Amino acid sequence: MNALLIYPEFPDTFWSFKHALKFLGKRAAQPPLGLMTVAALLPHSWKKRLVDTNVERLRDRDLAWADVVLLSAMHIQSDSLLAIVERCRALGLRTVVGGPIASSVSAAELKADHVVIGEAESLIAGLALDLEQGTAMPVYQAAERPEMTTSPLPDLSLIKMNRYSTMAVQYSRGCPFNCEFCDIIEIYGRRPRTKAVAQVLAELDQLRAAGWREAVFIVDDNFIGNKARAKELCIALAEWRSQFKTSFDFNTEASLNLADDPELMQLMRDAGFNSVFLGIETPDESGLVASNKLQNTRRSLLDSVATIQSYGMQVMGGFILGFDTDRDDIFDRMVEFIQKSGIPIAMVGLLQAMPGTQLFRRLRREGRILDAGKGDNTCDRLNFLPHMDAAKLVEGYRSVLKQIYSSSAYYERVKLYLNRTQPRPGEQLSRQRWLTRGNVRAFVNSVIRQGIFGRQRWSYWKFLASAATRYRRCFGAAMTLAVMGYHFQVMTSRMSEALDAAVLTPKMEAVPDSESSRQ
Ligand code: B12
Ligand code: SF4
Repeated sequence: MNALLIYPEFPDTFWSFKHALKFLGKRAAQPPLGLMTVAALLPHSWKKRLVDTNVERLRDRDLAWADVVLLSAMHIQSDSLLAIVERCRALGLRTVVGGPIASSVSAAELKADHVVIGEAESLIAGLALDLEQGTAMPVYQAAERPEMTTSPLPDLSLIKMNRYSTMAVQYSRGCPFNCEFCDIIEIYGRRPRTKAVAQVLAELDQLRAAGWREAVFIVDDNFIGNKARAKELCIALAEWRSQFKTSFDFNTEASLNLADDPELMQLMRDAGFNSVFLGIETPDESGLVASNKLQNTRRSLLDSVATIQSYGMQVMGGFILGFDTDRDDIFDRMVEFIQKSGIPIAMVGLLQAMPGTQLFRRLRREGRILDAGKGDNTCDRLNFLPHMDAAKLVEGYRSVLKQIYSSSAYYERVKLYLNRTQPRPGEQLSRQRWLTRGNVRAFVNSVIRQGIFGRQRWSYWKFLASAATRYRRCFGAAMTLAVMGYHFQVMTSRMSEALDAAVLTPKMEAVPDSESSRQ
């Protein structure tokens, strides 16, 4: 069989990082690890090709080559996914859709010949056999969540590695917490399942052997879901890295209770983690309690963030507006919190009720669901009726973004963060070389676009001057953040324009029947 694996295109959102990636000459942040894993699970006798439409075009001759097309997507990629499925159908080509979208959108809406819900490790052999024999069923759902030890070495040979800024390695799936809005725990469960340390090292060896020397994202739902296992991996990573003169830096996602474990933070630092994404959600404790994000309560969130930063890790924060508990002052409180946190990259989104979540079920019971949403929490489209007036919420959201991504506010946060993390004189600097060809190119592009043509060039030059003097010991990190800031400025002004044009009050619509049956 000739199997063509296709990854649909992402829309241009805050999360695409597209405008910053251009500076680096990269086309996307990460490769589609789900499809690379599926490829490795398919029979060895099959021929495989992978087209990630975020970094290359899907050509007619790719489709003409294929006997079967396997697609993976998140909910947010649905427009592109449906267009590709339609294109395949027109050619009479068999399609199989899997990935997180299959847990959010009904099989009927996906319009594929076959839909796979859940993780592929335990069912792919059966699916492949059925496809070969022409007896494949419309829907496959894994009976149980597989142990990660059964997950193969992802097929790296299928991707165009140099088109991505970061490579992805997964150690664990699942998270022990129980936040009401979260679909991770619905898709991947609450029992963290990890690979063996040796599996992760084999993936890293594979990346090194292929010439990769840049960042690696450990794409776990919550890296510290099982702290003992996380520590075990960090020790092994530190040892693995010590063999090489230069090696990758790591980043990951974790829960905020990381701040309670100095040993783990130190081990992460030793292992080369320089950035961690934390779901902070809101500075308003009543919102945290109501959404069952209890691990973020009864603590100073600002102190927890500062503690993690003091271990040399940049904190990226996820924030949500639109909780039932939000009052009119939430927007000012959010801006104030973000400014004090020293979190340069603050991903503020509007609450989305993702199908399949506890939140979706509650709002549905309360008659407040408008539709299944599009999986994008950074647009003006609410898929539920909020307590606060919807227009006020969207307008407040816009004002938060405008304030935190104004260049002065952004650079203030970057400086606060650099103050907290930059190595003191005498302390060892990162072993990562900053002066690479890619970074020099990004620097030159940044000077041209931000320093010469940018609307906010004066703040840029002021920042550059501090980066070259006060923060010269972490000049690389400072410049990377300057480039990232450009993406957020472009997105914020685009979004503002879109919101100006949008009708702000959502209309109550019937929830599609497929959604009713899913719940
Ligand atoms: C890394 C990551 C990213 C990266 C991009 C990665 C990439 N290139 O795809 C970044 C950081 C950019 C990102 C961004 C976003 N992400 Co994201 N991301 C992840 C994360 C943490 C890991 C993805 C991964 O590599 N997984 C490892 C692989 C092995 O797992 P997998 O894809 O599930 O694949 C398995 C199965 O699903 C199945 N499978 C997958 N595909 C297929 C295909 C076939 C044919 C078959 C048979 C089986 C199959 O088999 C695989 C092996 O078991 C996941 C969480 C997670 N646990 O996966 C969230 C996740 C995918 N992201 C999510 C979201 C919501 C987003 C954003 C929309 C953020 C937001 N809040 O708005 C943005 C969208 C990007 C944009 N441009 O706007 C959601 C998607 C939910 C959904 N139902 O669609 C997830 C699940 C997290 C969550 N909150 O629930 N993300
Ligand atoms: S901590 Fe994060 S991954 Fe875990 S349940 Fe809460 S939102 Fe989901």
